[in-house]
Amino acid sequence: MVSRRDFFKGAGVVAVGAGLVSRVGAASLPEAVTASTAATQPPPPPPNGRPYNPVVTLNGWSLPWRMNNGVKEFHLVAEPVVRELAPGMKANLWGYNGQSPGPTIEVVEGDRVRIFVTNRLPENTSIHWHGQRLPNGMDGVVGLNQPPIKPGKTYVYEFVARRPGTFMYHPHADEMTQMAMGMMGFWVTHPKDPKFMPVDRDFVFLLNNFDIEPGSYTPKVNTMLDFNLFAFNSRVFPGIDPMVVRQNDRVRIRFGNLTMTNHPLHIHGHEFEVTGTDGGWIPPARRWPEVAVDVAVGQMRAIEFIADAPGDWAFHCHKSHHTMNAMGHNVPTMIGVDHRGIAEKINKLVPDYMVMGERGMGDMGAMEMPLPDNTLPMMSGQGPFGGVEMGGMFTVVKVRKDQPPGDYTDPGWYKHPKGTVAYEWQGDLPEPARSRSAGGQSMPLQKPAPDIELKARKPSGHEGRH
Ligand SMILES: [Cu+2]
Repeated sequence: MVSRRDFFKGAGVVAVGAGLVSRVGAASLPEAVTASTAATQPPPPPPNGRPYNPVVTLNGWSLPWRMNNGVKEFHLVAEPVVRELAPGMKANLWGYNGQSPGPTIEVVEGDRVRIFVTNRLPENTSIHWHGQRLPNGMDGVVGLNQPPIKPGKTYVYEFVARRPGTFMYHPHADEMTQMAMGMMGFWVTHPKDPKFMPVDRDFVFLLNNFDIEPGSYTPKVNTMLDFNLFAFNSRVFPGIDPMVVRQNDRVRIRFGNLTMTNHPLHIHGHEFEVTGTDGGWIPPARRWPEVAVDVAVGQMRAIEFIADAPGDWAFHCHKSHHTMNAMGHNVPTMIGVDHRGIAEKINKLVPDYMVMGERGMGDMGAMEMPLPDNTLPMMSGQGPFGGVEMGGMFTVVKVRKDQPPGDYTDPGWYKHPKGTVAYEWQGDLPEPARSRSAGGQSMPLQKPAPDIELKARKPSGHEGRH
């Protein structure tokens, strides 16, 4: 038996792969491996058990296991963590094993799985294994299926991963608080047959949201709808890693939505098919091509496409407020309002006053505005042509002809072949003919309605005014 102190000595060690030989391997509990970085860590092939093709967790990692008499044993520790949302902003979150979201759990159809869950939070917790077929008492709903895991206690969940597919895990105790604080993780049950629906690259991430006041570190947990940071795996652009693929790879991207609203996820330059949902895989005859798919709250989707078009292709939520970082939303629209002169006058009274958005909001990214500490600009990220003017749920699929198989390192920006980039017109700019001829007469102006004189009679009997 190891002491509690020895047991947690591993905290802070970066996990480098599955199946680490544990220092406490002989003990009754598997080691709780911890990640200290938000960088994407592609896992190596499984060291034991049935073979599978590992997934790549965007800005995350997969949890190593210990094989114990044919049972795959994992150890999750629910605990406060500090997560870098993007360079320049950290958040005090709750998560698992050093990060939010927790590590991805990867098993194979038919595996018997034992998960130790230690609670190092200041309140009760539990874990619900979202989407799994399992004994009712393993389903994790506090009060309904099990007593709460009290602070300092460890519970054991055990079941056979019966259905292959895409799953999530999250608390089912004080859910509003614990999910608003970032407690969630991905789970993939690989098919027994490694040749079933094979892909070359398989990316996974969760959609999550936070409400963190500019200048502060801790999410507001009572927010119902008006979150101000929309994230892939608790990262916001430009903090989200690109999805790097080799040209003509078959690519799968799986996502699960644990925010409080739906997200239409959209890819540029390719069409995909939804090949899997929460409930399982979709037969080819029942799929159709799309370039955007809406993911409702609590749902998961797996999309697949052939990455045949080289380039740097945007991949993002199509709700434009979700591709911006923290901002106030109760700002009036100033497009077309001429501020000239007014700003100067106000500046005499309020020296820091700034006029916002009279030519749209695109200047906001470059604006020399003093930001509070620990706050990201609303839109940021530098591309090869300047500011990308995005934040939040935005990243890039980088398709490269010469990317080696299995290599996920960032190849840098795409080098466009000559003559394939939009360019500025340098010729004359005559008035478009349409503005005079077309359309102008097809909708004849209506005569204004004749004035109607209203008369009101005062009680005194005098003629009223109209
Ligand atoms: Cu969205």
